[in-house]
Amino acid sequence: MTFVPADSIRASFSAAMSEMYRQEVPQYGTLLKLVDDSNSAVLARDPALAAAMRRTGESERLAGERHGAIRLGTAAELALIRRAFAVMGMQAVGYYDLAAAGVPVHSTAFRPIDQASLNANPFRVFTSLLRLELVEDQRLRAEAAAILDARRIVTPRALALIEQAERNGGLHRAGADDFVAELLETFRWHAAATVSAETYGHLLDAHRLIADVVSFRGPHINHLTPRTLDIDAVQAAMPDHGISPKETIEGPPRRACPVLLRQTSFKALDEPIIFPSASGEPVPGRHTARFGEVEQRGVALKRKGRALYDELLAASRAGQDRFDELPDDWDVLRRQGMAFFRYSGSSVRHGNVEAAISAGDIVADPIIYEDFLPVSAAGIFQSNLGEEARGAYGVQANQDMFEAALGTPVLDEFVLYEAIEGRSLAALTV
Ligand code: OOG
Ligand code: NI
Repeated sequence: MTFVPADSIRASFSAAMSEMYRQEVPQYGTLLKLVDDSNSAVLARDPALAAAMRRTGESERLAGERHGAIRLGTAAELALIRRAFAVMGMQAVGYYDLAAAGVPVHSTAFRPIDQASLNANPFRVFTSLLRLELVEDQRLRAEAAAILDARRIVTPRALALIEQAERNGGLHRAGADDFVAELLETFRWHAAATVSAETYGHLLDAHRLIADVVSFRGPHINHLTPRTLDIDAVQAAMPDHGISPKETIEGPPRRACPVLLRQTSFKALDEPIIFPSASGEPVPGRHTARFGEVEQRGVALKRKGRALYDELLAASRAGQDRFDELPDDWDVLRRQGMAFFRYSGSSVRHGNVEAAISAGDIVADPIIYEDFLPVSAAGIFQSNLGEEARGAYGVQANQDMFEAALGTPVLDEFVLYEAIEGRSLAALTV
């Protein structure tokens, strides 16, 4: 019997998560419909984009393309989730420091890394680890740590299947199906808090995010994000569908040639929860944790282009609008070494790639950005935690500590894009 490919376990898992979240958060279903309709409209009015997406294999992945986000409590949880995601061919890419933006977490994105796997299903999970060391109140910190240490976020059956996949190098059909069903339990919403209303109150006072991570059985998925080809249109249409988005779209402004990532979110639910109490009588309460988000992805920038983007973003935050300094033309972005492209075709008649591109025998298609942006992520956190949830943390990024918890270094996104671009060049008929 052969193993089920990791790509196909990931695709099943992504679809199962989407179905679960649609049932949990009805507005997510509304958003999916809105995004689907708008994507069809964009592809119908822009045949060149439709052709390019067919060429790169993105057309097939678009409809099911999602990212999600979870927040973990301990180093052991992060290491365990890394092993669970590895069964589905997802690896930790990038390090994002959110403490700088006043959120006591640092993060990575688990995602597939090679082109074929990304095209099969690009499901990614923005995964944050709580930095309890940033909680000032020592007693509360110790109490939170004890609560987190006592919980088990993965079912015994899921753990056995992770171990089996590691031992044997994969899972057979029945095991893979079981794994998807069991892992879903880790990310399901549980309305019953595991802490008393009083403890919840203390955690909330320390930081809303700490209450969200510590008070429940596990890391409920807090949003799933579909990919739109026109985020401005979706943002504008949201209110007509009973959804009110945050005021501004994170990331670069609208351009003819989209770069990196633009995102907008909306607060989804103020949910009833129940707290256990000493008398045995559950105490009712409320919690806001889950929200909705939509994103538009553009070309992955090379280090040079990214440095320029970061500079322009910093300028815009200081009130200057200089985004037009980043060229808005595919050919210029490519020639100036600002962005990554994937090449296909033949230069046999020309002898060199540039001449073949000019003659149309080689096509250079933008390589889509598969990662996240720290400043945007901070904006998304803040929009759903509330502005008041901006702590002042003196400490800075601590990638070493994150990687020690993870049990492995995170991968460098630039190296991954370079490999995709390089392989496409190597495969040209020259
Ligand atoms: C994650 C927020 C960041 C994104 O897409 O940048 C994020 C969270 O709220 O847990 O989802
Ligand atoms: Ni997100």
